Amino acid sequence: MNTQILEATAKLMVADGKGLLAIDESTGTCNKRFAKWQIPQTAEAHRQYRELIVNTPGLHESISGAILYDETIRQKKDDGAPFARALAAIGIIPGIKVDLGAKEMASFPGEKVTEGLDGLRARLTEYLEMGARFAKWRAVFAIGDGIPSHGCIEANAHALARYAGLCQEAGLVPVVEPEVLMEGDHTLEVCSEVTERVLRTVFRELYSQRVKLEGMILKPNMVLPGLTCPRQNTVEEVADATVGCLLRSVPAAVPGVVFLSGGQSGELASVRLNAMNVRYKSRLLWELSFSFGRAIQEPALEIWHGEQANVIPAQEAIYHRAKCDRAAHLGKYDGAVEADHRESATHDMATNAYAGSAK
Ligand code: 5MM
Repeated sequence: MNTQILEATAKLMVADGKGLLAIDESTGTCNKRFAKWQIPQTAEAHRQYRELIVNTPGLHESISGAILYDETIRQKKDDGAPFARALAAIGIIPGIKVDLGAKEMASFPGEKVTEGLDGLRARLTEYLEMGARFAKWRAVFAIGDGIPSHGCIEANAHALARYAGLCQEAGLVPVVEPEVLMEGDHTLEVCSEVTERVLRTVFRELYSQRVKLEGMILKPNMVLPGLTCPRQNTVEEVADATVGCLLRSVPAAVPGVVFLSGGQSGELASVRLNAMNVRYKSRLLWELSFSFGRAIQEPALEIWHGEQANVIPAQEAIYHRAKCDRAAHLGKYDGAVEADHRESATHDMATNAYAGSAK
């Protein structure tokens, strides 16, 4: 294990206000998102959509790394470049989702355990050869009557730590993603208590499996009230609860914490991330950034609709949201920035496209 490379890669993933772009939807999830907009649910349509995203001019200004799915890392762009190589060529670190999904957990009704450890060592070697430099594994925790249980948290935390250890052995930075889901009517306080319990267990297991904290990234949920909770908290309350929870449970040796968006709108995810960085900047122990999927992609997917004629406006939407999220990581996002970015997106994209063609 070359710990210096792992540490340098992990730092780069959260440097300069940048964050990660999650485009690692598995086939089922991608098809579900495409079905909503009557987009054909084929491997070729997935490929075209991922090509649209990766070809967004100027994407590297805000995005340090992109998480791919197994299907995508084996596909090529129209120009014949494999996706991982195309990303590296524009200064974006290629990453890969390596879990095989959250499955029903035996004897734990309503709970899931993420699978994929069997054969993982060989898969990681293959992904490294394809150009991946980091990997991602997601565990999910639902909040409900008596859940998440101790057994579910322990099993998922152990799997996350075993995955992280194998990644570091292979030379890939593990992105460790324990997600407490937003579904339910629980309060912000309950989400905070569950998230803290999960994170403390995950870091205990990472320590037990000898994972180098300096060479990993944490991808947690923000601390939020459940989607159907009657009291929806203010941006400031969410920022305070989230950062407080992280300060109590995430060691300072971790270089970066990158949030998942979990179904929040793009603007809300930016506003909340920004509030955390504004209110706590001097007290944060790690970079506080983003690894958004839906919060960056959703407006673009709606615009694209599977039509070639909509590629440029869809890319403008991706560029815009990514730029807003970088501003939020830097604590420089506000309504005016959102509007300014919207107006300047076309101009910036045109400038980037010109710079690209002039090379
Ligand atoms: C929680 O989902 C991750 C972050 O995306 P959002 O910002 O949209 O919440 C995401 O990376 C997720 O793990 C992938 O999309 C893969 O999900 P599936 O369910 O297809 O394995």
